[in-house]
Amino acid sequence: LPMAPHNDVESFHEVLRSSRRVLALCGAGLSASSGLPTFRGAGGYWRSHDATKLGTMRAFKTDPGMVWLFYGYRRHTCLRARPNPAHRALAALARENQDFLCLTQNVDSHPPEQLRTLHGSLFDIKCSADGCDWVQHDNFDDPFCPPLAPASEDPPPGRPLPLLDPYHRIKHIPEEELPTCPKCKDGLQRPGVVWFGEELDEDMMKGINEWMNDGKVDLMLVVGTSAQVWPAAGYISRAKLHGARIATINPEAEDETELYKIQPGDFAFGRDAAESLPLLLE
Ligand code: BJW
Repeated sequence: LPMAPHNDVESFHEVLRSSRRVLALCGAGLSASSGLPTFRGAGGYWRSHDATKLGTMRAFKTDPGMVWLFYGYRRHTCLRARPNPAHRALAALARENQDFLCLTQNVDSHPPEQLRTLHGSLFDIKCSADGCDWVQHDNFDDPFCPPLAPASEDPPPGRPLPLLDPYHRIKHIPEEELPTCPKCKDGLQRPGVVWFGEELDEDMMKGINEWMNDGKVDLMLVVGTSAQVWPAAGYISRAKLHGARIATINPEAEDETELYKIQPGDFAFGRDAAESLPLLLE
């Protein structure tokens, strides 16, 4: 049987080969096969909490200890996770094509030259007080602070992630035990990630805008994201306005509800990114 045009790997390869400027937008699904949970759907819960509600200033103000348990767990897990074949395929594309730019919503990576981390990093720490600009980059301390010392041993090496919650015995961390800002001595330290209602880094946004305005985007890869969060999702429609062809790589991309949105010339590969990206980008 011939492949449907939207998932024909050979036509995708032709489009990729003839594309000069390529943009990617990545989300949690890119790291799913490294064992890092996604935000929405089946994986989107930590303890009994909705992950999209824990990563908010409202939750931090209500129970900063609980929010730090969530982020401490994610730092701990990320430090033990390994890049998967999809990460490697994107890195190889970056090496081959100077005109490739990768935007990621994930907070689990270290930004090399052609990567923009839209939602910050788990390994940046900043002050939570309004108006204080203290920030510390590349803090890989694990545990981040004494109350976040894992209460249980990690499983032996080689056991697949996700790890058991190493803090499952810790029910509550009082605010007084969390580190405060060394600069203003007032605000609690918080993860340097972007929560709902917070602005993305202005210089980074400017740089991305300049890149978008530098020339036509020929092809855009949309990898492992539900594309529900703005302004990240807006880059897809902007690339479309440029005349870019869109290629979605997501196990849900070929679901009936998604297929009807696919425009002629666009691609949808309904598979695990770690499995399909290496074949698509080879
Ligand atoms: C696989 C796979 C496999 C599984 N292979 N795929 C009303 C309308 C429009 C906008 C707004 C609105 N009200 C408010 C807003 C703005 C708001 C917003 O977008 N809200 C919408 C939800 C409605 N946005 C903001 O607030 C942003 N800031 C902003 O706009 O500033 C200006 C402003 C200021 C003040 C007021 C208003 C505007 C900031 C957004 C920050 C998002 N932060 C988070 C948490 C980051 C920290 C952390 O990591 O803890 O970012 S939320 C969470 O969602 C996280 C993610 O980066 C982001 C996107 O999620 P993602 O990556 O798409 O994950 P999932 O789980 O949703 O999807 C995973 C996908 O993978 C699924 O599709 C699976 O099928 C797939 N998958 N396995 C490939 N193996």
